[in-house]
Amino acid sequence: MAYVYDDQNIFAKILRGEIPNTTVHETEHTLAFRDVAPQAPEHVLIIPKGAYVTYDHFASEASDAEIVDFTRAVADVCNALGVCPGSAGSGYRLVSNAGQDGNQEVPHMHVHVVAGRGLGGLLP
Ligand code: DGP
Repeated sequence: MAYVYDDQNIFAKILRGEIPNTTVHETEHTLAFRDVAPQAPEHVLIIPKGAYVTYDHFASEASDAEIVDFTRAVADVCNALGVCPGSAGSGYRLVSNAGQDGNQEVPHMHVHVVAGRGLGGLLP
């Protein structure tokens, strides 16, 4: 796969502790922290600690342990935010932007968890 990871990206700096963040959840392979420019009352970014550029890069090359850890972390964050419909929460949206057309700003794989208000239709 032709991904080249830029270790100077902002999330790499957050993982190295060079830039502060507001962590909401951390595991062996995954970090979740609040977005610096929240688009909703709840806006958390979940990132793998490994050097992956996009979701497809991560899902193709990460170990099973990393993928399970990440997937469970997403659920743990949603539960911690109290937004899971199965627990009487009012719901959430997961978004993972990739590349130019996806408007990806930070080239380290991440999933946005956005919640706390009605989010409308998926596409603009
Ligand atoms: P995108 O690559 O477009 O999926 O979104 C990147 C997100 O990262 C964007 O919502 C803003 C957020 N962001 C950018 N810089 C920082 C930062 O230094 N700290 C935090 N917590 N979030 C950041």
